[in-house]
Amino acid sequence: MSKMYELAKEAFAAYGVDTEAALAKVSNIPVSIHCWQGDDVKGFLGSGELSGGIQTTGNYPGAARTPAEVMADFDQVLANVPGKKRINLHAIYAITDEKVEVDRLEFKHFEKWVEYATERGIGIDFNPTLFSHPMVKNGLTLSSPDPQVRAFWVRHVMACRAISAEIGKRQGTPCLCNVWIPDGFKDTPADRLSPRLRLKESLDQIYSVKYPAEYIVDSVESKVFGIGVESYTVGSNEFYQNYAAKSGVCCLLDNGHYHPLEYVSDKIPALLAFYDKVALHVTRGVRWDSDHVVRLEDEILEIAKEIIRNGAENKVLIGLDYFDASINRVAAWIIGARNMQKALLIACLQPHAALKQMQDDARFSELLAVSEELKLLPYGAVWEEYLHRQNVPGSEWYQAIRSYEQEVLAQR
Ligand code: RNT
Ligand code: ZN
Repeated sequence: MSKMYELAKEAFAAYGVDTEAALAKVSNIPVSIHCWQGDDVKGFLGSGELSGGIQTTGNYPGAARTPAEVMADFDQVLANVPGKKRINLHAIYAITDEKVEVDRLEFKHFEKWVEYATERGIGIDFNPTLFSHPMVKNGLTLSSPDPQVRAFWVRHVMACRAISAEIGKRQGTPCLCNVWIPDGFKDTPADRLSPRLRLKESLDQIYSVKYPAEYIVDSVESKVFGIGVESYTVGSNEFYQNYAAKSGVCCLLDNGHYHPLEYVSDKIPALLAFYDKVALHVTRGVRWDSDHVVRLEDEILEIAKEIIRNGAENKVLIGLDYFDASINRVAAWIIGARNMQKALLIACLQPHAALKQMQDDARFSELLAVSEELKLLPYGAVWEEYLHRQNVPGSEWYQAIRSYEQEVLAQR
């Protein structure tokens, strides 16, 4: 144990915080790391162009092009991020030699991923891919007025749920199957209700098949707008929250998907009052849903605190969702994932019970004073200890990734 950690332990103990308990807790909270940071959300099914209101910008060299490359890069992430990790897949990351349409995907197309994850002791989460595909007609999928388009995407999501359930069954840990669709309009719609009614009908079909809760958790992800669909999003927050409440699926909150003055940290406890599970996409919006790499900023800390102080580590399913193609993609991956871990660790190091008591006693000046003092406690020393115990490098991780860039990424 380092001297710094010994001193930090005492500093936290002065506030009644047990750093050992914090370290034990943080190392057990699963964080699902998105596979799509490695290749700019391209996947392996060959559609090429990213569409549907999301975009990666930049052309930094070294993007992964094959399953083997994504896996090798992801191994770098696993080695440089502490804590309990999962991998979040998208349907377009199917690994197969045959040409298979996305409404025909099967578990076997993901068997290699299950092997990969199981060998590394990590769980898998899943997302149907309803974008970057010619069957997205006029920007619409599950809400399209064309019954063939809707049926195609219903089949796709149903196939993905079957795959997710099988993954969860094989792995012995439920697989989160999250549905996000790009559907919306660039300009003021003439009809806002009909697309939502069609989406509702599609979802009813999709969720009419039931799977055991030990295999799959279903979620729906809302959004306020996207690039090219600025005026209206079919799957809005109100739409999905009400759908989830009535149908038993859960909500996924992406913190880039709200007005910048709305906070996901505040939405988490609102949903915890009603739902057993709340799923998250942690990202960083800069002015809008720009999917920047997660930095250690106030809102991420606040999100982490809402999870920890409510004892919701098993209820809030934390996932990352950002894609930056302008910098080393592996570094981007690691930076964001380490920052999520830092936020969780800091949240585990707060004297939550004492702070809650101050609120209940209306000792608000004390609450403000203590909260501000807490900000400068020696979190860094506990973080170093966490990394050390997890066998993960400290700030020197970047040197290893720089060599990886020279030796591996630059050769691509
Ligand atoms: C898009 C949503 C969605 C995607 C991923 C790739 O705005 O956030 O979660 O980012 O499915
Ligand atoms: Zn998202």
